[in-house]
Amino acid sequence: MKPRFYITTPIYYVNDVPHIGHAYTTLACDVIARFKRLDEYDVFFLTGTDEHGQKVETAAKNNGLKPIEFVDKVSKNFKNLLNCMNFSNDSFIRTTEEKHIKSCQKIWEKLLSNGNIYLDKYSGWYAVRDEAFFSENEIVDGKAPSGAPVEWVEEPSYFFNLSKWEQKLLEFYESNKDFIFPKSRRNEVISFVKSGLKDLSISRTSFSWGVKVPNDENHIMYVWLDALTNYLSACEYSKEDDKFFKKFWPADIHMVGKDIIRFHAVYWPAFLMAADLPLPKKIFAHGWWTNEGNKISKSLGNVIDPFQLVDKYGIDQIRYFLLREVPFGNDGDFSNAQLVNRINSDLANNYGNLFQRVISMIFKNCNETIPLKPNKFIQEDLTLINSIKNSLNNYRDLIDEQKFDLYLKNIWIVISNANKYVDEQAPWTLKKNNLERMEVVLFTLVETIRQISILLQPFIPDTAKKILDHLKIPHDQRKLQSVDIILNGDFKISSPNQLFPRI
Ligand code: ME8
Repeated sequence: MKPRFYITTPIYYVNDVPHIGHAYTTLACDVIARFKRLDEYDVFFLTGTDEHGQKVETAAKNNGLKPIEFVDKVSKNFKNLLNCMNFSNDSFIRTTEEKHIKSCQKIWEKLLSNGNIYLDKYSGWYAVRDEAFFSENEIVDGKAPSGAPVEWVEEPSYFFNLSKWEQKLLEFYESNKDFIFPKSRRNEVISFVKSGLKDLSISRTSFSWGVKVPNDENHIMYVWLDALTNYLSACEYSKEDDKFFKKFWPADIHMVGKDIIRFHAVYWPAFLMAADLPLPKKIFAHGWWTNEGNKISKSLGNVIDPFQLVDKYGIDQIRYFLLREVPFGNDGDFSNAQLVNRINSDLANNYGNLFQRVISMIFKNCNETIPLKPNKFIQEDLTLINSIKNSLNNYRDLIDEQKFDLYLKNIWIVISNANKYVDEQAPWTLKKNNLERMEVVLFTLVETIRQISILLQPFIPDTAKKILDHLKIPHDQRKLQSVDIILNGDFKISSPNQLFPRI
């Protein structure tokens, strides 16, 4: 049986259109999911939309629509983003779906019957933009730590006994050192928990756009308890038949931005422990893209539109840039100049040019036929051919550690070595005096391009497919393991098309 792998993105608020930050998180998950499929895992890759809460209710009102009409409309924009960026998610969950509502009620009842929920009254600060409660000592200059405005809330509320889980959470972090990534976030979470956890308000009564609390019509669930539960709903937690749930839960990675680490690394594991459910294996909190130094966000109105970017530069170009430019986990500032630079130098001049020159030479000089696999290679050939083959496990580790930039950097070292090899071996000279050797050199290059393109499928799927199609690689030989099968050669190819137009 194949090993299983479950990966999730946050579910995005539908208070406005998607921006590059949303595309970024989902892209990271898409690359991991595609890589794991190549490595023969049975993958479940989930994304979706977070459709309840005060923020969405207000956005609907401002648009003159009923909440359900508004979320139906905006949720579609997030679905369109999937096509636009070529994302390969297996499922898309919406929190207004029946199966999600049932899951929320199921986990609520479990928490209640386990004695972890009690009724009281909440009085304190609430930031609608963050959909989060804050205590007096967290307020900075009259605002939430994120800078979001806060309002004073006083209402009856159900509470989750979060304080009871403080010690258990600390023990869990201690014995699961890889639970929170990167390390800096882990330290931040641990010190937050050590500073003392207060019980958490988990229901609201002052508005109605949410999942109803079972047996108490006056309350709706706090939007974060509702939202986090999506990870269970999507794998059929509410179904009687729990085969699918048992197969995929717990998740292998919840990928999130650093803005929502507390909800995922503190509240979520506490809810799960309290409901006797297994905990996810890893929470990875990546950094923020900024625009001219400012956080990009719907609420601040300085968004970078992924649809426009893809339209202007191409899908694979944007996918490559976002993951190559900034070490995953760090913040990055978006710059058009850098984007153009990466496209021209890495994609057009290095990878594109390698493909173009090698295939053109074969087309012109080898009777449009990839040379037959040679019997004898010299050391220079073998060094190139083996450079990817011999480090497959290294590439696996880089994906498991979410080091996308290093993965790409390593591949681009091979690409640049291949370009150097072309210059050094000078097949155009061999054409005049040693045809046999010319064929070995061109074979070595095509074989290297084949391996590189197999490894690049998760990142730039369209281009990798174009190349593998051009090389007539059968679909069942595009897996990670297939890197080891050396080409046989001796088949016709067509003349190459340009892969990446220079900008
Ligand atoms: O927080 N740079 O939804 P949300 C990088 N519904 N990533 C960014 C970003 C930026 N500038 N801006 C947003 C919510 N993101 C909740 C989640 S999960 C159970 C509920 C990404 O629409 C990043 O992943 O505000 C961030 O965590 C997420 O979008 C927030 O999306």
